[in-house]
Amino acid sequence: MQKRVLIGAMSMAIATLWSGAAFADGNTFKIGLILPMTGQQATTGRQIEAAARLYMAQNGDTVAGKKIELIVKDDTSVPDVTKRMAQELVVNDKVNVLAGFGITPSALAVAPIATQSKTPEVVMAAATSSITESSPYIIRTSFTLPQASVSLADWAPKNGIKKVVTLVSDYGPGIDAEKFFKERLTFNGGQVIESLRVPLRGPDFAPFLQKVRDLKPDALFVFVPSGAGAAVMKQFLERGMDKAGIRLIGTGDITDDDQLNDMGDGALGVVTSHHYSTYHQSPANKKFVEAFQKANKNLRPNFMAVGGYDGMRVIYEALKATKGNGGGDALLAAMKGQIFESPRGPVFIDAQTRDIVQNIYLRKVERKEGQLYNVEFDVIKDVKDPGKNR
Ligand code: VNL
Repeated sequence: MQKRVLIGAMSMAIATLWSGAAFADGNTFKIGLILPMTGQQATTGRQIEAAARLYMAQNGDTVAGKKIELIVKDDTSVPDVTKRMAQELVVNDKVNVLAGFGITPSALAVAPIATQSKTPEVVMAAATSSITESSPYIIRTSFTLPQASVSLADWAPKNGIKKVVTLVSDYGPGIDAEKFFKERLTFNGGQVIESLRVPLRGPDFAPFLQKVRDLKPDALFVFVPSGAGAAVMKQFLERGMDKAGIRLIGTGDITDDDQLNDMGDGALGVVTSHHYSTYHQSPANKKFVEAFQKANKNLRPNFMAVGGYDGMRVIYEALKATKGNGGGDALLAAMKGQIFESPRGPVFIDAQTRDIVQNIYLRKVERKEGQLYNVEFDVIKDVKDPGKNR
C-alpha cells in the first residue's frame, strides 16, 4: 500500500516535471536572427540587431503568453555559413522564425531550408527583387533595388541628366539597379552610355572612376551596398569628378545614414532615391530616431535599422494574431497583408508577392542643424516592386 502511494507520488512528480518542461518550451517563441556582425557588412548587422532589441525593449518580450527569445548569429556575410546557421537554428534550437540576412546570397542560401521546414524567413536587409520568389515562406521588410531605382530614372531627365554611366556592385542588387535604372531612363528619353560593375568584395573604385571621367556623362549612377558608400564618395571627390561637371546620383545606399555625416561637404547636393531617411519628418520617425540614438550611444539609425525594426513588428503582430498557437504556415498567413505606419512612412506587406509596398522618396544631401542629412523633396507613394509580374 505504502509502496503504491510512493510510486503514485513519484509518477505524478515526473509527470509534473515533464509537463513543466513542455510548458516552458512551448511557452517560448524563438527568433533566429542571422546577421553579418563582423566583416565587410558589419554595420548592417549592428544596425539591425540594435533595432530588433529596441523593438523588444519598447514592446515587451512576452507576446500572446509566449516569452520571445532572440538568438543572434554572426554569419560574417558568407552564404555557406548563413545556411549552416539556419539549419542549426531550425533543427537544434527549433526556432519559430528565421530573420535578418544582410546580403542577397545569404537570404537565397536559406530559402530551401525555410521551404522544407515551413519556417517563415523574414528578410530585413537583402534587396534583390527575386529573393521573395525563392521560397513561399519569405516575407520582406527591407526594399528592392528596382523599387528604389526607377523613381530616380524618372527624376533625372527632367533635371538635366540625359547621359549616364552606371556603376554597380557585381551581384544581385547591383544588377537589378543597373537594369531597372537603364530601362526606365531609356524609356524617358535618356541614355546609359556605359555600365560598369565592381566586385562586391574589396572593390577598388579608382580605375572605374577614371573611366567615368573620360566618358564625361551628365551623371554617374551608383549602387553599392550599405557600408561601401563612403569609399565611393571619397574617391569621386578626390578625382575631382564633381568639378568636371559629373553629378553623382544613386539609390540611398550610397548616402547611407550610417556614414553620411562623416562624408563631408563634398556630399552636399547628391540626389538619391530611397525608402528611408533618418531625417524623414513624421512623429513616428522622430520617436524612433530619438529612442534608437538614446539606446545606442547616439548612433544614427539607417535604412537597415528600419528593416529590422519593422521585421520585428511583423513577427510580433503575427504572433498576436495567431494567439501564440500558430505553426509556420499560420504565422506566414498572419504576416501577409499587414499594413502599418513605419518610421519610413506607411507600408504594406503585399499578400500576393510577400514583398513590401512603400513610398519612395527623392532626397538631396543638405546640412541641417549642423549635420548632413538626406532631405526628402518629393515622394512617389505606394511603390510596388517593379521586378514582379513582368
Ligand atoms: C543588399 C542590398 C545589401 C542593398 C545591402 O547592404 C544593400 C543585398 C548590405 O541585397 O545584398 O544596401
